[in-house]
Amino acid sequence: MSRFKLLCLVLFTGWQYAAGSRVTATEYEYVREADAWLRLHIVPAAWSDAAVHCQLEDGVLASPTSEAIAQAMLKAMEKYKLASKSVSIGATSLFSKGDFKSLDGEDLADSLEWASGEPDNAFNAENCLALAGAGKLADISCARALPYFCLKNVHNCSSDNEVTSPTPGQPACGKDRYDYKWEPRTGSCYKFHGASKPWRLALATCQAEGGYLAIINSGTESTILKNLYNSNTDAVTGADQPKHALIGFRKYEDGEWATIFGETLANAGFANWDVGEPSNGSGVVNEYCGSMHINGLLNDASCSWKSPFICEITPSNF
Ligand SMILES: [Ca+2]
Ligand SMILES: [Ca+2]
Ligand SMILES: [Ca+2]
Repeated sequence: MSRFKLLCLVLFTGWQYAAGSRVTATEYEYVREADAWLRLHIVPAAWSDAAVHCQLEDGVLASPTSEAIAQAMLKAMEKYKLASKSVSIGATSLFSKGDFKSLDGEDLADSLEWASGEPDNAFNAENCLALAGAGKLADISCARALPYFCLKNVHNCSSDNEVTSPTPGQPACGKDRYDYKWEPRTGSCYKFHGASKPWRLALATCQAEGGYLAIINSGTESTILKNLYNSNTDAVTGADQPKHALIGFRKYEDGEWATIFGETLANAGFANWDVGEPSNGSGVVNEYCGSMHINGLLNDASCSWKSPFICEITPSNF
């Protein structure tokens, strides 16, 4: 065999393996019993990347929260020859040690069982879950890249919003279709999300819109976000905690509070905690994620409870 033919064979075989017989992802398929759409991504990704990919599709990294969704997942795994492998699912214990919840805070379907010896939290580092073709669960490292499913509600399946023209003389605020408003006092654009989500999903939502979970860099910006919240209180739905909005800082493993870009709060330009904060939930629940009380001052909040949140886009960044 010539070298050229050998190279072609190697490339072709490798590509076939990586792309799973040329299918990288299925189309969204409707699961009637769950009134939801499900899409299998065959190209593996780590949990956080998978979560963002699904968010970019206006969906969520799927968890088998009902029998119907679990069965639809297992059927697709069988069809695309993943039954002997595993897929990554959205449920995580990243924010509530040992307690696996879907990204919407739901429990998994009762029909699912742990695989033998699981969950073992190997090396104390298994905060994500994999679903095997037989319907058995295992806790795994969130860094492990696996195929995954994205899920959409039927209502947002064709949710491409209208593209609107930017106001002349003002920055375009990135993707105007997401309805960000420019603020000349800081040079940033902001959007208040009233539909409550856990912190990690809020983070991914802002990213999917081309922005980031808002960071307060000055007293002026605190006032701007406070006013933004106060003018949007009617838009808040599904909040587990009243009168605060998630923003872009958190407690890191070393115990320090820093922004999502790794700056300390002082270096970012605003470190004014509200009275009695950070409270760590008075010791009842852990509060490792950052939020802003409705008065514009900082608070530590539960990472798993759902709250409204604020995204920011810096126009010069795109
Ligand atoms: Ca395990
Ligand atoms: Ca900012
Ligand atoms: Ca607190």
